[in-house]
Amino acid sequence: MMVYYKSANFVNVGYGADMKEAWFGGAKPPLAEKNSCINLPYIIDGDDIITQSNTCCLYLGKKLGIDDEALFFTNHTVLDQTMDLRNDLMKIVYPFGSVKNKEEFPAAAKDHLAGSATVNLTKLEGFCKGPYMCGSAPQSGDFALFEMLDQHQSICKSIGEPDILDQHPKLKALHAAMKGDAALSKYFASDCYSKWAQNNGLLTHFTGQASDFEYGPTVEEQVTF
Ligand SMILES: N[C@@H](CCC(=O)N[C@@H](CS)C(=O)NCC(=O)O)C(=O)O
Repeated sequence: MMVYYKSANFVNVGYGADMKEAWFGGAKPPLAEKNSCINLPYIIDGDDIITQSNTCCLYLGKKLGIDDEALFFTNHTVLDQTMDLRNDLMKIVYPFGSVKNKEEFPAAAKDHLAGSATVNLTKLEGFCKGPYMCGSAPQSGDFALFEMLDQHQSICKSIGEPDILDQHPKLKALHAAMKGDAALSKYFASDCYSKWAQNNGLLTHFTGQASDFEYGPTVEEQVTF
């Protein structure tokens, strides 16, 4: 999303239903030799191999000229607070915790919306300077947060709950501002935004897609502007 925002040409790789072969048995081992922390997501930029979502956000924020150094710590708080929400969301969208199957997902999602999501979004709402988290321009944290806002909205819709962003007007406005930003129109029209699973399609209870969604093969595409 950040690379689209800056119209920088890049190769977009999304691992699919064949991820056991394509990722774990394919791309991962040689990357792990260069960066032992490697996981998804990652960035290859020349000799730099970057991984961990927040590190990737900060890397692109700096490299693409999105992040303002004067806002570093405020933006970092946004990334961390958003990661707290993401980590709690992961507990219900995958079967590793107490939510064992898709049938149990709606009730667990309702509890999550009333619990962790409300706690974290209330903190972020209070921290939002407007229209973006740190003021007039989006920083890397806004992109990470956007994904969480978008996914929580889509969870509300899928389980018939009112939009959780209605309780957080600044965050709702931030989400709308990003959706309406012409610099992101190509991103929102892309398959990776609208057609790919929001979580690992092999395991998740919630893809954000229709119930007949089929997790496709690994995709590698050159994105040019
Ligand atoms: N804390 C990590 C968590 C990312 C994560 O859970 N990645 C999974 C996505 S399915 C992954 O990389 N799985 C494959 C692997 O571990 O190699 C981050 O923010 O990057």
